[in-house]
Amino acid sequence: MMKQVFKRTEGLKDKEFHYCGGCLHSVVHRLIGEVLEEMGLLDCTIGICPVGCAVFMYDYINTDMIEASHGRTPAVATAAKRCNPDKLVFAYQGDGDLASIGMAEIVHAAARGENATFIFINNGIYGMTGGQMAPTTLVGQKATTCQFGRDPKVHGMPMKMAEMLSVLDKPYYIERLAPTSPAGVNKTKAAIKKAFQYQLDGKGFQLLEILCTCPTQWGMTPVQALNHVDEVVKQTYPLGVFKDGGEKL
Ligand SMILES: Cc1ncc(C[n+]2csc(CCOP(=O)(O)OP(=O)(O)O)c2C)c(N)n1
Ligand code: SF4
Repeated sequence: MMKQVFKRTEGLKDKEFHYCGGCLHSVVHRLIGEVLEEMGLLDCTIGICPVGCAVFMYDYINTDMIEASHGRTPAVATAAKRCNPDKLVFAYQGDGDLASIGMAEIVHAAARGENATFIFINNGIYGMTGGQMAPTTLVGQKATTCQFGRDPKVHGMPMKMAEMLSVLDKPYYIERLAPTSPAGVNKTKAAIKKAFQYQLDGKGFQLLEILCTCPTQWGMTPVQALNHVDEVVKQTYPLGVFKDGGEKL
């Protein structure tokens, strides 16, 4: 009999992802599922799904999930955690969801120091709706609503959410990561575990900004998209820990 070297985590349901090839939403889903399983949290977690390409996240993560309307994930996470302080609560949002329509929600959740884990997928574009410009779109990056590329004179500069939220007093832990390589995947997993542990310890607001690919709306192959994150996206969005233990770093 062949030795089994890899198996689907119990943290994911036995369902095929609907994501495009090379999209890192699926990798982050798997990491969340693995961490929930490894920490024994599958029976005591509430996840809050976004609107965006991850709208069907409740079909994949093997725990209780609530669907929030576009941008309102932090408000729903606040209610879920306050009403169920013994549960682990995580919210999951894209950049259109968190940094555009939901900007006020995340800023106020951070200012209140809500003790939940906020997972922010920054792929620099509105994936689901056809590649419109997001607040995070890079200078010069083309989108369907800025076909000649983002022009700072017209569209302003990209919003750096990890840096912006780090100046608030209440957030306990904020880090930016990129699961574009095996090392990056391992780091992202360790950060998810650390954030969940901080939440269990009652420390307060944790946000992980995770740089992800959208090969479809970027017009790239999966490999080109991974290289693009490493070579280009990270210049605007440097990786690192911005707050830990409540201290700004
Ligand atoms: C109230 C409301 N406004 C607009 C939309 C349309 N809409 C759906 S997803 C989306 C943006 C998704 O982009 P992002 O959050 O970056 O996630 P991605 O699809 O890239 O993962 C928008 C504008 C909506 N569903 N509801
Ligand atoms: S459109 Fe982009 S974000 Fe959406 S599933 Fe495809 S690659 Fe992922």
